[in-house]
Amino acid sequence: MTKRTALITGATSGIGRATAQEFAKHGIHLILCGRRQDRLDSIKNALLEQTEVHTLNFDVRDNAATREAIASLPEEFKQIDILINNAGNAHGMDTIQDGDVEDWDAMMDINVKGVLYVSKLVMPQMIERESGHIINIGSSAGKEVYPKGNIYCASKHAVLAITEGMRLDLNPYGIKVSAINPGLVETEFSKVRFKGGKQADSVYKGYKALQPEDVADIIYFTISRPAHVNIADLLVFPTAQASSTIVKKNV
Ligand code: NDP
Ligand code: 8X3
Repeated sequence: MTKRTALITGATSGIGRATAQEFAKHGIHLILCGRRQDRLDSIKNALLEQTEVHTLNFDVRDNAATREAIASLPEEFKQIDILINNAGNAHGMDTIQDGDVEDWDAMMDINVKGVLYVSKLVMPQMIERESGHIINIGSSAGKEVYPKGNIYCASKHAVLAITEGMRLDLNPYGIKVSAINPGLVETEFSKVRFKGGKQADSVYKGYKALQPEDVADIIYFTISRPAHVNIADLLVFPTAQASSTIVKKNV
């Protein structure tokens, strides 16, 4: 099989970075995206021995910047076979009546509109070739609303609805569309959610949370199924987790 190229958003940390590392092991060419150029550079340098890597620095909230970034791809990276819509995060955790409007905007703009902006630019070439695979990283929060999760959960419910819509609309072109929905994964997610505050320290304590590599492994499994197999929607928890609110802790 000729080498495939994957574009991964949010590749500077957590699930996105681990997915880049996993894909590199299999020689998949990589377009790594994020806003922290120092990280993009160091991840690229670490993976160059295994595969071809190109980096794109843009904010997924900015449609014009996203368009410019994708248009700037050099010829050898222009054909994108796999799109991993992973960039995203939670901002704050409050009751809806106490929620911060800026946090709401950030979550909707990054988690929902970011997926749309990037996909809109990548889908036409997949449609033209009648092949491709889009994986949207949802969340258990896209299946279940938990207390004070309101808008983050809404953004991930939207990701799931968008994934289902994409699967319907892209079905005539043979394009695979998958949602991978993890529960608690130990990444920088909680540091971002709690804005570096102490609350972040306790989120992954007292049990074994999923590690980013666990999710990356599942993402690679998903993109390596035979042509006639599409994993449409996958929910994965750490063993200690039974739902968004029930986690067995050894305390
Ligand atoms: P991290 O905070 O470790 O990584 C988030 C990534 O998203 C970073 O690479 C960051 O890059 C990128 N990103 C954030 N905002 C933007 C933006 N505006 N423009 C471009 N890139 C951006 O978190 P995770 O790895 O945990 O999160 C990855 C995905 O997984 C998210 O969609 C999250 O909602 C989802 N998820 C996470 C779970 C968890 O428990 N950790 C569970 C379920 C789903 P940079 O800052 O360099 O731009
Ligand atoms: C991240 C998982 O439970 O912190 O999507 O919302 S959770």
